[in-house]
Amino acid sequence: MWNEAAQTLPVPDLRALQLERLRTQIARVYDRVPFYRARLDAAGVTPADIRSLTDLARVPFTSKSDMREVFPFGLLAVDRDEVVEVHMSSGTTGKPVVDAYTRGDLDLWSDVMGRTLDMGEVGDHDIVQNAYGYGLFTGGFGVHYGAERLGALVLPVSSGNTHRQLTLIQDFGTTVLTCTPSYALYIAEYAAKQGLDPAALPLRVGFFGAEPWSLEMRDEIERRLGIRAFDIYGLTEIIGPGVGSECAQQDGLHLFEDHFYPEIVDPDTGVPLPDGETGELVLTTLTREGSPVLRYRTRDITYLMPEPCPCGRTSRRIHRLMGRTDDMLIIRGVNVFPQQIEEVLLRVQRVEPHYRITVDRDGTMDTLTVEVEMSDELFSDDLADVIALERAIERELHSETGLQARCVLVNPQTIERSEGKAKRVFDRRKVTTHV
Ligand code: DLL
Repeated sequence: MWNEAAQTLPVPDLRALQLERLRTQIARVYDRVPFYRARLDAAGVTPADIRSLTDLARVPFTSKSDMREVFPFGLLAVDRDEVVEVHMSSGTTGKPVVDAYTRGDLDLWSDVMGRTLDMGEVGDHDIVQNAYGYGLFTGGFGVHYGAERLGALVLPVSSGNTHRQLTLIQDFGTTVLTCTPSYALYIAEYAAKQGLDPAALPLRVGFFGAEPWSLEMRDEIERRLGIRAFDIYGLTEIIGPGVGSECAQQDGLHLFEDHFYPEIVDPDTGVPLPDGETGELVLTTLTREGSPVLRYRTRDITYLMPEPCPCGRTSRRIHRLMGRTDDMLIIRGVNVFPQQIEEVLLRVQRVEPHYRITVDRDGTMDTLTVEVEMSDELFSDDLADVIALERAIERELHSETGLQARCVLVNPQTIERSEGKAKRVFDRRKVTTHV
């Protein structure tokens, strides 16, 4: 196991290490980051007040908007000269968030990404085709550093150019594919369209994340590509990928909690919840130098699994991500995460795992339309069959989510494919709402 000592620390030792690191980190940011000092002062908390891990609950949260307000370097805890690399979120919904890395941070990133890829036993014999985007996005570089740390051969192809992806897999005998789950599916589909059997490609394992994906989607990817697909998690605000990953048990994602301390809070009240209860993941970096973060509200919904894992790692796991608080759709008073809809669609035979969810408003009534692509075989069937299947999917969606949705089966290849993070939900109410 990569960095076995760190990953198998007995739980009491892990807690002691976390507390020691937390105290050091809070004292450090109090000294060096005026933003955090002001926040802690306003809450009446001094670094000396943090005597146990539960005292962390006294520290104010940090939100994405806090980070945007101080763009780009307002949360820096080192001299600018010590920063050797920056990455950013895409900033599609406002100003981006910056993550500034020192040499020490890059070393940490390589280690946690080494741990991640080691979950699938990646080593110097492997060829890692890294189809996450290189650039300001954290996916490309994060995977790259981890693969390099393990001594694997990295093909830094970045996302896109699917024909070349396929050619590279064949020419180099790629054994490890890293990209978003939606892109993995697209590559499989593309290979099949070229008359190849995607499962016969040399790929052995894949590490997929950066967007929500259901277990059903995982099964589909594993089956089509003939690989084991690991779920990997991370976010720009904390370090990028490398916050947590599934091990070979594929039952929850181990958090690298010697570096990133997790809490689950009630998303409405912010009150910490016990292990096992579902809520919003809040993360505190314990060892980051450049961009340390205290109690970051990730908006990701999950729960902590404290049970020991047969793999021997002692870190707590999180259940695979269930959605984001800001992705939850409220339709006629019913709450639903897009992933719940995906789960239903992927269980249906004769449709493809390509779909689009549109929420709109008809007068005062919310409407939900789910478009799904037909398989080629269904496409050539009778119209009556198609209509019958639409009604069957609607019934299934109703029984799973309690929602009355309209299902429309659309022609094969008509829903846009994604090379990065897929956009599948379109909420038109937001633009049509009258103020
Ligand atoms: O997506 C970092 C990353 C790159 C993770 C490559 C995994 C692989 P951001 O662009 O800042 O960073 O987006 C972070 O993406 O808060 C989650 O909502 C979502 N996300 C990331 N991994 C998963 C996953 C990268 N495995 C946001 N399952 C996070 C579900 C995920 N959602």
